[in-house]
Amino acid sequence: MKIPSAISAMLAGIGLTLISLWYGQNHGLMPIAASEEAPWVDGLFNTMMTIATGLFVLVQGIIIVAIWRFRQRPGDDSDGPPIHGNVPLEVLWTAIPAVLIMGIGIYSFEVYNSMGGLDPMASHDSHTMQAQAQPGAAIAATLPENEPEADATPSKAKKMLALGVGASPKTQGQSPFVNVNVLGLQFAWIFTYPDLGITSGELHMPAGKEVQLTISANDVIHALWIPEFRLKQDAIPGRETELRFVPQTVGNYPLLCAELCGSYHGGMKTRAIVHTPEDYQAWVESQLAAQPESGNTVAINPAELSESDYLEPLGAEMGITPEAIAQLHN
Ligand SMILES: [Cu+2]
Repeated sequence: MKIPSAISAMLAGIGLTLISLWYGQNHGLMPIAASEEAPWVDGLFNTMMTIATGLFVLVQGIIIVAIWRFRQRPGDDSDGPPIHGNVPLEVLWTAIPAVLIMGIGIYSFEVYNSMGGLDPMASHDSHTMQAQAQPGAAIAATLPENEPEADATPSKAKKMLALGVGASPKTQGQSPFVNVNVLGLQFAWIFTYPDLGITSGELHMPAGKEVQLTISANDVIHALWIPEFRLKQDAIPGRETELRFVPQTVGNYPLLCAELCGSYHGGMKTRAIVHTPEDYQAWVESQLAAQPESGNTVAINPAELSESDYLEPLGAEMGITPEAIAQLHN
């Protein structure tokens, strides 16, 4: 019995749709979603995955069917029919991707907006301070004070465009629960809690509270990336970027540099730790207790010392005289 081709095409279409819908939800490519914003990103990703799976199966399926159906039969030396374009077909395969891309574009815009990505003017005045202090940051310099009064928005013009994810429409005007200044440098991340006076090599946060990261870089461009939060933001020398989000699931997550920044880029990683609010409080107290009473710690840069100077205090502990060291390092 021969199945009419309209029915087999419909069955193939139903099969294709079911496979795409299933795989779009079950690709298993994402780590756990640990922030409040992550499900939005996953929704967008899963939608794109569904469409991509459908297109992949469709194109590969047509290729396989065509290879089989239009293969050369024994004794057939004729040419294929000369076909020059097909207007309805071309309109169709231009219109479908155009509609899909418009749809994905609007959807991703919506996700970005709900996350707070469309808040570029909500910068703090302090954003300009660091830029002015750095000679290489001329591009980020503020406008001169004597701008014509006629300018309708002189205060806005003086502010630098904030880059990153700021307050979402939901949290506009509220201040975040935790402020953290993040510094990226070759090859480490340093987290400073300006309201608490804590400095840490790991990012500690309470679950369910809004966190604001103000990100800058010391030397070259880095990128702060927490895959489980679905958040990534460049750290740029000479200016500040921001990420504002709500960590949700208690746990330890990798925090990586996602911008090739030098020889040890691969080692530039630490942890983002989401505590319960009680554990977070305990961590804050333990950190405060551990901070020295007077912050007069002096860091020594070994590169600025001669070998003898550098080794002297170590040698003294072992009973070796500076003269003996000087002889060794002639
Ligand atoms: Cu880096």
